[in-house]
Amino acid sequence: MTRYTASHWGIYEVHETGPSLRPWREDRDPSPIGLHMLDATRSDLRVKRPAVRLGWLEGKRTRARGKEPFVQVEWDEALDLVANELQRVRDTHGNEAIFGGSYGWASAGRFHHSVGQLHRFLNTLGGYVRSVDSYSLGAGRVLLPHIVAPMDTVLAASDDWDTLAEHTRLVVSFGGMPHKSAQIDPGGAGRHRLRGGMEQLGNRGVRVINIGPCSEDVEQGGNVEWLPIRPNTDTAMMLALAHGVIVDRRQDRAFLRTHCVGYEKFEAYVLGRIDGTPKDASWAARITGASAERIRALSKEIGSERTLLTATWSLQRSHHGEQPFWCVIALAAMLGQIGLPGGGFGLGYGATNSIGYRGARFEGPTLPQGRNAVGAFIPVARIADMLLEPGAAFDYNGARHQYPSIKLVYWAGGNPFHHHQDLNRLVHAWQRPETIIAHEQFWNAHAKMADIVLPATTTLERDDIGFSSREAHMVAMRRVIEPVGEARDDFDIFNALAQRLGVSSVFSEDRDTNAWLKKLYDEARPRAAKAGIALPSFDTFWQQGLLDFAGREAPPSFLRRFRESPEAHPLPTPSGKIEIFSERMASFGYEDCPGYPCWFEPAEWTGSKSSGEELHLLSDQPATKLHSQLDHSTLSRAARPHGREPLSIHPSDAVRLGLNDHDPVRVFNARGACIAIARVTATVMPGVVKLSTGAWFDPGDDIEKHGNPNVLTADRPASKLSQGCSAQTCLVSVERWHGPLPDLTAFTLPEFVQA
Ligand SMILES: Nc1nc2c(c(=O)[nH]1)N[C@H]1C(S)=C(S)[C@@H](COP(=O)(O)OP(=O)(O)OC[C@H]3O[C@@H](n4cnc5c(=O)[nH]c(N)nc54)[C@H](O)[C@@H]3O)O[C@H]1N2
Ligand SMILES: Nc1nc2c(c(=O)[nH]1)N[C@H]1C(S)=C(S)[C@@H](COP(=O)(O)OP(=O)(O)OC[C@H]3O[C@@H](n4cnc5c(=O)[nH]c(N)nc54)[C@H](O)[C@@H]3O)O[C@H]1N2
Ligand SMILES: [Mo]
Repeated sequence: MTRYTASHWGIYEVHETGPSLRPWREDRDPSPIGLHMLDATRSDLRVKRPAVRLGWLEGKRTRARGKEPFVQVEWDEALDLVANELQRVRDTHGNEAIFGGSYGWASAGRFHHSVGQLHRFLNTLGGYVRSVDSYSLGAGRVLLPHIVAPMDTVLAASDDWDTLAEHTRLVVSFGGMPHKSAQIDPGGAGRHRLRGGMEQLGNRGVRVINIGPCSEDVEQGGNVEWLPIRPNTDTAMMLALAHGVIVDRRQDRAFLRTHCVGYEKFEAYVLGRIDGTPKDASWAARITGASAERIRALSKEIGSERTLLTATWSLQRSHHGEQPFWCVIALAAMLGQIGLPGGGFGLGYGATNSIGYRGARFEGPTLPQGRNAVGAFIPVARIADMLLEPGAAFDYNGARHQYPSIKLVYWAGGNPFHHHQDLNRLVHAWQRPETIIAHEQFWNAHAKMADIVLPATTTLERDDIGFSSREAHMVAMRRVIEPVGEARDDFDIFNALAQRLGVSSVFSEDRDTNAWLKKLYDEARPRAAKAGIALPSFDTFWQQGLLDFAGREAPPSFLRRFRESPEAHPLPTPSGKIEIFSERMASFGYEDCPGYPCWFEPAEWTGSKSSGEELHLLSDQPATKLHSQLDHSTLSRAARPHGREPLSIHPSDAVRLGLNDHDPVRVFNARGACIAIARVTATVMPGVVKLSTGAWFDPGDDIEKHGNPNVLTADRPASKLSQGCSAQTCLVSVERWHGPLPDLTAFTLPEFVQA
């Protein structure tokens, strides 16, 4: 009988010899990333024993996190230290002093999801300061409920690839539908669908227009046109398309009247009746760099046949990132095809494998989190602000809140030294708390920056259930290898701490892993049954290894029903309709996010007069890994000339800067600098450079040595509404690196000493 394992990058078959991993035979476009996880799991970079920073052990309040050596200790000692410290902080400062947000991805597997385990554990102790929203969709998640529906509802309504191939004639894609990003799905990609989907579009002669700074964002699909525009100017482009539709009187007045509110205000703005500036093609040409003729022609093409407007998630990871999402929906509403098969708008085709999955869904096995007795929270990307400015006020989604005063940070899953912007600022902020505890699998920067590091197992070292409600399978993830070193499951670590703190029965409910798996599975069976899926007994599932529900149909999407009858199926917005003008948002009075979608100049962009020689830095999702996960794998490292991350740069910029392909470069701005390797390529437009995220943060003297773009990005909120991450709004300078390259230390262990 074949055995399987699930991962964010796909399902793999586990072969006993070795053991080894092979692609799932049902997956027509398997991702190579997962094939490297077994080797990477056994790497010397594993955290093998609990370790404590020397200065912390000695009770010094130093400012040297990330610089001091570690002392390896026995598990019992480490657990005593953590339990006592949690107790001390709770007794002295209360649970409001514990930050347990622990944002980030962790590993696939429903029970051992380490972030969920941490939250459950901290809740049994009286709660923790949490974080809300995500780096992925910071602006989008806050915006969407005001104007259409919650983000997840909208994403689940995306048409599938068959529907697009059958009905859509024109796809206008802002930011593309990148194949590299669609390798992934949180909780476990199954069959990879994007390549086949794009082929279907190509075979049917569907036209795809890739509007954005990078041609590689649409790799295939037959009839593809690349229309380069400056980064962060998508809103201006959309406004000009809206302008063209209005002057041609092609807006669907009936749909706008019956299904939308506030169109008139938006139209007045587009025509220039509010600020005196018509948002016409020549206006947008100056901003975007595209030609006015092409913009005007495109405004006539959209909507004349079945048109899907899509925006990738990166668009809203920018200053004023709410605007492109809102504007694409307003434009789609004007075309009147929302709710028709293959028409309207889509958010994030290509951002993950699941967009465009329209099969049956149910809530799978889920570890209950308990109740958090602490009310304080932060929007997730405001972590450095919180640590640096306790007590300061911040705006968020119509209310004012205060940053709590954090003494202890606990992280299990997620890597802040991967995901946060302006990492030099975060290093500084990271010195503020009294204690930082991390469960980690690898000695990456996140582990090196902690005080107490507890070694966690990987999915391959434990039993779990792989499931995502956005994919069509459930996987019995049976342990593939024994834990490396002294690594323990996050669940076992928390249970050992719970025992020391006297809350073990509350935390574990006296179940071991196997009892939990069975319970969570059994609880999901009635939910599956409601979606028309009969799950077999747990034992059968565990024997069978893989349940495949592909082909089960989902009920019509909420947008389809809303289109048919807005009265019978209103949207969950204040008006029940699509809000092109939002009274509620207008009432917040945010100058950076008013009541209708607008163009704002981003704080940094190449259109600004002051930018001079600077280039716009895009820091996208890496093709050869998931964020920082598996950066040490052979796949990821093979993509790095001189061991550093490649920086894509247009030939004309390379000539101007005297750069050849493979030259080492220094990329810098006022916030920081890193080393990268020039990849001279016309796949990025002039004025734009691209440095993928994921190189393990490797700070040296004055320069990051590995090519981590987050030493350059700004820790600036998208707006007061969302406080979202705005990584894609960033200018840099580039120059040739002369002389020898500093030694890479990203993949070396920290120094260990005896206490
Ligand atoms: N400049 C820039 N920055 C960005 C982005 C961008 O586009 N540009 N994108 C942002 C986005 S969308 C995201 S989602 C974030 C991603 O940021 P993260 O999700 O924080 O990044 P990961 O590298 O996936 O971090 C996962 C960490 O958890 C650890 N881990 C994995 N499994 C387990 C486990 O079972 N137990 C424990 N204890 N630990 C485990 C891994 O070793 C790793 O260190 O980055 C954001 N940052
Ligand atoms: N291989 C791989 N896949 C991943 C991930 C990963 O780490 N590795 N991470 C996953 C996660 S957590 C997330 S949230 C999704 C994110 O999914 P996305 O946000 O879609 O991914 P990105 O790679 O950040 O951005 C996609 C493209 O947008 C373009 N772009 C950037 N800024 C602009 C702009 O202002 N205008 C236009 N028009 N285009 C722009 C860039 O050229 C970039 O290649 O990806 C997921 N998929
Ligand atoms: Mo993300």
